[in-house]
Amino acid sequence: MKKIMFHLIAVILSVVLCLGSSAFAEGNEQTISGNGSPVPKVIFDTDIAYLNDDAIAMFMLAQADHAGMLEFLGVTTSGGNVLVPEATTAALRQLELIGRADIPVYQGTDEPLQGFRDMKTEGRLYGIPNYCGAYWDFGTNDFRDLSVRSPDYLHLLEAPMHGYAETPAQEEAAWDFILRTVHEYPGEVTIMTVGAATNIALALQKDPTLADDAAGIIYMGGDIDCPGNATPAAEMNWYYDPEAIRQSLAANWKSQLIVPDDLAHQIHLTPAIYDRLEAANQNAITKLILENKRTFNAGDSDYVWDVVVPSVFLKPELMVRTEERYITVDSTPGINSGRAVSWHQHWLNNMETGEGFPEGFNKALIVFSIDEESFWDFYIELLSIE
Ligand SMILES: [Ca+2]
Repeated sequence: MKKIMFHLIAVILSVVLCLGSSAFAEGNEQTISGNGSPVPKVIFDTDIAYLNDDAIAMFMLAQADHAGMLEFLGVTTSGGNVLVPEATTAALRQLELIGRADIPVYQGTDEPLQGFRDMKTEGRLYGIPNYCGAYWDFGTNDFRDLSVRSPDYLHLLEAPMHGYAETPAQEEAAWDFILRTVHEYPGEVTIMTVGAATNIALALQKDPTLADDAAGIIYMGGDIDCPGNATPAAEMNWYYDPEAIRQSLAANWKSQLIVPDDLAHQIHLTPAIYDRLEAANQNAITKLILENKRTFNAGDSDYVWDVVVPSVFLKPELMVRTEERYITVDSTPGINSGRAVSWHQHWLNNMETGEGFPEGFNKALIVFSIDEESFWDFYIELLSIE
């Protein structure tokens, strides 16, 4: 165990040093040298379900917090895969199951800025999405009537998989928590949004200086150069609330990092990874994964979407190919709703100042590939520490 801890300290030091020189680190420099605290702070905005990619990403953040690599300030729940009452119960209960009920959970909204979609009409006009998260009822194999919903996170329409949590959600709304905390630690807090991002847009509407004071924002979302996984045009997170993403992408963040679906499709969680996890040190997290998720994915491979977000934040050297682009998302209702549109470097345009790029497009760093072998090494190492 001591050997693991020494190794971990070395990893932490290398991460801290690397953060200072990585392409994404501009916003973190103040964190590292500004107030004597070398530990970045993180808010995790999520459409979490049970042992899905959001849950594993949350476990990684909890482990990184435990190891002193970052400070995990809180979870905010959003729509996407599920609705907010379900996401809140899932976040609270899974934090309890891994012994981290001390990490606070704040409820956001699952209602997109443009309102819920009329999926029956949209399905007829534009096609039925391959995946549309909370809009789909896998029980009836049809669109769900979202006017029939759980009244709150303690009274779900369907009994939660691991029961209800004893820990309550926080009273403060997600966007107020985000605003308060980011302003409390200017330049130190990175927001990771791996769901619909409605909470982020609502916070920005209330106070646009959120973007100035945050260290940066990391998104999981968008199909940048490939067909969408929700519709042919759009990736699921950015399809769920395209207007929220459009507004957030246009804000004055110090840095924006996008982990797109293009990248997620290159990384495969295979049975061999579960074998490696089993061979590693066992703790509450690895046991939970092996007992519940391994059987779910038995003999099959799965994608890890959101898990890449904390991974590249903690270990920027995992990123192999990144590209700066000027990007927005089409939030116009229709067949292109949620489509990511991005401009490459262009001889007529200035990447630094944005001069020459159309209005509404904003700069982001997009990760197109990572070192998969090192990613899985880090995944197993971080999840299995004591
Ligand atoms: Ca997610």
